[in-house]
Amino acid sequence: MNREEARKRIEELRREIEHHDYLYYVLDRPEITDAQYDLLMQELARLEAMYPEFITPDSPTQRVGGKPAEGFATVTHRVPMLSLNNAFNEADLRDFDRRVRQLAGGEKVEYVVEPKIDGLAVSLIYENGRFVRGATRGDGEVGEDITANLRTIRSLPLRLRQPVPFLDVRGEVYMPKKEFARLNAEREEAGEPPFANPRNAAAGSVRQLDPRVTAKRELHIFVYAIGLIEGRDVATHWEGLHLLRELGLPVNPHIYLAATIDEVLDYVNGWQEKRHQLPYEIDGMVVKVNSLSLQRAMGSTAKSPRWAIAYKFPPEQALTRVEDIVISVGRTGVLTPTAVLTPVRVAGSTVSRATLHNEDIIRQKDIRIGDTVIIHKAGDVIPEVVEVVKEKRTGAEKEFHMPSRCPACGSEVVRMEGEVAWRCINSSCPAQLQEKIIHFVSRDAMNIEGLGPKLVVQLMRAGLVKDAADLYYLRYEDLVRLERMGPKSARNLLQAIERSKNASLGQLIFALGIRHVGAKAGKVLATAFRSMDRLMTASEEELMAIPEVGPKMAASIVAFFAREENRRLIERLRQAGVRMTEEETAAGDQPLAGKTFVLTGTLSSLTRREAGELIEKLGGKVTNSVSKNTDYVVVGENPGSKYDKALALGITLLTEEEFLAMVGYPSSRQKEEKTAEGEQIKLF
Ligand code: 0OW
Repeated sequence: MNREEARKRIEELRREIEHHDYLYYVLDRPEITDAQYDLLMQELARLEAMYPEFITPDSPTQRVGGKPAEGFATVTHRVPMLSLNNAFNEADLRDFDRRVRQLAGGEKVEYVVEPKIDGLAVSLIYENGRFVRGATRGDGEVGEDITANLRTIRSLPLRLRQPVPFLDVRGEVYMPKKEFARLNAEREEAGEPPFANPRNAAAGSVRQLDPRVTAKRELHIFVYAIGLIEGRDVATHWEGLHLLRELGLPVNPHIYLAATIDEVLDYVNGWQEKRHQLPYEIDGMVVKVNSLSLQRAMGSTAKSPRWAIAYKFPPEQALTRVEDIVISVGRTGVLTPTAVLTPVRVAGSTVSRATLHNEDIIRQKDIRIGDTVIIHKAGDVIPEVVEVVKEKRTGAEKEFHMPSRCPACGSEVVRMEGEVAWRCINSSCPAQLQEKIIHFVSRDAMNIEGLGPKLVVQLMRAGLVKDAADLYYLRYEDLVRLERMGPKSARNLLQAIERSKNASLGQLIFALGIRHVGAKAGKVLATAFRSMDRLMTASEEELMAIPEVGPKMAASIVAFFAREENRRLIERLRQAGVRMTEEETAAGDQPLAGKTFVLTGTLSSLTRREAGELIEKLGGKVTNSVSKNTDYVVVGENPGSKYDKALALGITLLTEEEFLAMVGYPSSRQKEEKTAEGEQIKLF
């Protein structure tokens, strides 16, 4: 592919990727799989790496910015960002309707009803269809410039589908419930305090100084108002929302056009319960006058428009009793206190346990065993104790203290500097091993069907398994002796374990439970290092060379493989036949798959870039520095220091001829002979 073809292909890929983003995030109607989407992104990233001159800021590959910001610049909104007055019941809504109709002077009034997303309000500026700046609402007049962080949000288009001279659009950045729960679990395991709700989690994530941290959090946005638009005209808010959707901006799918306040009430009441099924949290519904001329006529107070109101759902809480407080020990040894509750229905489900997070929170809320408590679901997902009903105390309640010894193995527990959590530091603590194995077999890890937590505990109690590798040495006759394990389920289990040997390298890396290494990081490490051996010997600086790998993760990986018991575990997994390499793509046309090359000196028959293209085309990787992970150093005329380093490290050296022979490229001499015979040499 020559330069011009590459430029055309790059532009084509961008359009295709943006089109699939629109289908996925705006229409919720994807047409390709995530894997196919990733291939498009990888091809674009590869071409841009070869032709960096074609990289533009609005390329889909340019979402995660570089260096962390020192602080946030402030931004003055050209049009103030207003907040909303609240309505808490039907009467409030009818009062609002009366006020509107008075100001409308008999004109017919329609309303637009929208779910009230519980996130962080932002303003996005697009110039000639390109996203140029994003800011928080701040005090409505002045906000913070968080453009770099907003660019990491995949549902936020960097380019509109149609060029509009100028657009200032407002929306709510939010964190889905599932991501909120995942993030809090990760923080709990890392001994960090949890976020109270998705709104705080979204605000905390989008106001990170380092965009790479923001990029690790799954955030989304729904736009809900045009602050200012040039080059387009709309007469109603409803038209405005549909224009925003046409431009490629995500608008909430549950917007509703109501002809009367009665219709508004019916619609709003319907969502009081249904909202628990939504993947994101809403704390009410926003009701807006549809006509823009009537909006302008009604105007705003200093803080909020007269033509809109937020109908808030009552917070879902329930009263129940703390029957006990128990401790669970996670796979990183963190001791998490959990309240055992008298079962009670709240926010759409029955709750019998609530995490108490850590000792500080128990102290803060003074929660005692026997207390009557008010509970709710943080982020609509995590049952939590809101407060103790002290008036109901009888004096029989018992204070709770974190144990000084691990309840599972009796080792001492310690509280790390700057952490809120208490940890059992015995790395062979059965509770930790149990959690590690439960993690190892879980869906995103080795995905061993039929091997749930209960069976893991049973295998450990029977002394059949003490670490993950033991799973691969289980014998049929051992299994059939277990309770509730018949011949068929024993066979199924052994087959499932056998199948898991073929899990991807990324799954295996994630399954090891290395701190700060999640499922996504596992895949990234597998693609970069291609084998467990390379990963095990990678240095911190090699790990940090990967964009997604930060200093904490790099240190944690090196520390993990420095431990003898972890290396031994991997050896036993390898002996059992568990795959330790990244599955090769069609090996045929990827003869250099998994090979890393460094070029030094000047080549006579092709440029460094052509050589690089050749290597990549054949599945190899080109890096700029020589390390023990380098497979070949190609030595041209006047080689540099890389040549000396390669000698020092005993890396295989290739002359240009040897390199060309390896890649099946006609050498300059052959080329002369061939062209002498008149045959055209097809350049790559
Ligand atoms: N959170 C929301 C939402 C919405 C704005 C436009 C004029 C006044 C408020 O889903 N759907 N629509 C609006 O309309 N505001 C919303 O959220 C507000 C923004 C600032 C405080 C609330 O979060």
